[in-house]
Amino acid sequence: MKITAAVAPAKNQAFEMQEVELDAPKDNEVLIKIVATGVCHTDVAGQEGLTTPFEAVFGHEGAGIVEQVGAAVSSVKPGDHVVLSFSYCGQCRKCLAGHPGMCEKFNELNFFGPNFDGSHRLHSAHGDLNLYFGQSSFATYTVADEHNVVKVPDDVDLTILGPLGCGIQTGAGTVLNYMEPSKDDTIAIFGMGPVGLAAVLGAKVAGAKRIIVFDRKESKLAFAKEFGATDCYNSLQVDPEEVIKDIEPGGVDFSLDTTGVPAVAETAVHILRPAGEAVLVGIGGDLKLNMMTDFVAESKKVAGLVEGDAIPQKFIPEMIKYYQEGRFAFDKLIKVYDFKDLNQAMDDFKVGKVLKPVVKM
Ligand code: CXF
Ligand code: ZN
Repeated sequence: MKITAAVAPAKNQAFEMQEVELDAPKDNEVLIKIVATGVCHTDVAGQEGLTTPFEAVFGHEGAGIVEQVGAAVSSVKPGDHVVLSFSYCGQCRKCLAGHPGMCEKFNELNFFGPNFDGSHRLHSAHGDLNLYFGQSSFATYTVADEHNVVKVPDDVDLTILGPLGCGIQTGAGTVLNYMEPSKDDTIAIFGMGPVGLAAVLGAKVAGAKRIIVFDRKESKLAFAKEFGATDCYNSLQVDPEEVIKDIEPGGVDFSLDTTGVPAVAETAVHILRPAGEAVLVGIGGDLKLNMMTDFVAESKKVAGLVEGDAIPQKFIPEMIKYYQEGRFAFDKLIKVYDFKDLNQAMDDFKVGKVLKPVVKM
């Protein structure tokens, strides 16, 4: 069928709205009419040429309505409201153990470009278009493997739900699924973008004793405070290591770096108490850490993690339940743009004018 997609033609180029051809769903696939899609930093990385070959269609926080399902699909039916999340094989040891974010084929399925079976399902006048996260949801329709698709309640506006498929899941999931802080645990979170702020929401839901946050922008710190951060600091004005020495002299139980800035990630390790764990979810460069003082002598751990160690089909409905209970106000971060203004939304996002753009089809 003919659809409209925002085609990324080459590195650092604006997206072009084009009429392209979308193949019909195969047995394992679902055809979805996209209602709205969030913009995530990994879309920016894609546009910068860091993840996926061109030409491609980005977008990986889609939300929409099922139009058609393949013969083998059982979890959704036409008319269902769905959120699209990341792609996973569902068959490797990590997928089978309930950690699809650690899928052995994660990079292949989400970034390399072709479909599960090596084919392409999107075609322009120039040839095949590469997929993003198996969904390419900067488009009016998508076809996705059933593993990407999460049924959601139809009494919540689909306009806001797409970001649950990646950015919000990454932040909140890291805390709720991976760290699982107890009521006695302290956590420090660096970077109050959508991922860091979602981590604050998650830490609040978990009931962590102290949620200490750092960012350089007062407006973001204000959101963090509203979301339940107990201690908010502007890192332009203070040295986070000194702050932690002062307010938690033994160090924190958990820390999270969402900035991808190496020096910040190093700080996230330095401020841990013995046996504490730092989780890194930003994309950055080389770290300078000492094996003895930063790791071995104090039994500290550092983990990299994608997508909040979530099973999207389980965790996205859970986040929606918290939202409906009034304790997960992630929608406050969203600014809605018309799909035709996607390039403007990307530009506003890159300069920090908006925390979470969502484009509405
Ligand atoms: C990405 C972050 C970088 C590693 C792969 C997954 N998550 C979402 O945008
Ligand atoms: Zn993302």
